Amino acid sequence: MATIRKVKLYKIMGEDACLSELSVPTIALVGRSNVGKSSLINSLSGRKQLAYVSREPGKTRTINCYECNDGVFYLIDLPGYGYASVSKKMKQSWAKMIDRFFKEGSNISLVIVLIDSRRDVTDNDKIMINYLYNRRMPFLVILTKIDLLKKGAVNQSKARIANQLGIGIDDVFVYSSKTKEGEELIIRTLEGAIGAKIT
Ligand SMILES: Nc1nc2c(ncn2[C@@H]2O[C@H](COP(=O)(O)OP(=O)(O)OP(=O)(O)O)[C@@H](O)[C@H]2O)c(=O)[nH]1
Ligand SMILES: [Mg+2]
Repeated sequence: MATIRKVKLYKIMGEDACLSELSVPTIALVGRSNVGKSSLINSLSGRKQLAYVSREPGKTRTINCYECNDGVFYLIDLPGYGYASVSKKMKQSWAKMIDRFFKEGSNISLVIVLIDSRRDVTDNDKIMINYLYNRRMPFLVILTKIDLLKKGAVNQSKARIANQLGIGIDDVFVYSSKTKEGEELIIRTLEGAIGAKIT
């Protein structure tokens, strides 16, 4: 099994995050609330309750940094966007935090944008992809929760979402935190991004 070794919470950062501290290759996860960011971190690290998972959206409200493989790289769980009942002030604070994160985090090797495989792309997803594209940040898209799709629907889902985002189908990966389907390809891609073996 291709599990990331020795993952531990390194730091929880808020608006005052000191991103120059991220001195090794860093992989950041973004996506709407409830899409499965925290679940993906738990699943890839073989830990059930490392990152906090909840049925209620909007649980992760800080930048949670996980140190992996004895400090070879970091995985970062960013707060989810698009949670409707969050106040305007919270949304502004989120946008500020994310903007600073991408501007100052010079060691970001890859941004993973998570999208629910069963849903359509939202405006926020498009804004995020455009933002990353314009800043020339390397990113890939992972469709989550593919265990909830009917057999045979995975490729359709990939084609639909790639089309909605205006990106190539090969830039769209799939994953299930429940069955771990898609894990091997994701791990190999992360290895390419950080330039080191993970498992
Ligand atoms: N069936 C299934 N459920 C999943 C999967 N990944 C996540 N979930 C469920 O989706 C819900 C939200 O998961 P989280 O990992 O907390 O989502 P998040 O993106 O971290 O959400 P925020 O912290 O609110 O931004 C939980 O009930 C998870 O159990 C998956 O691959 N398959
Ligand atoms: Mg979360």
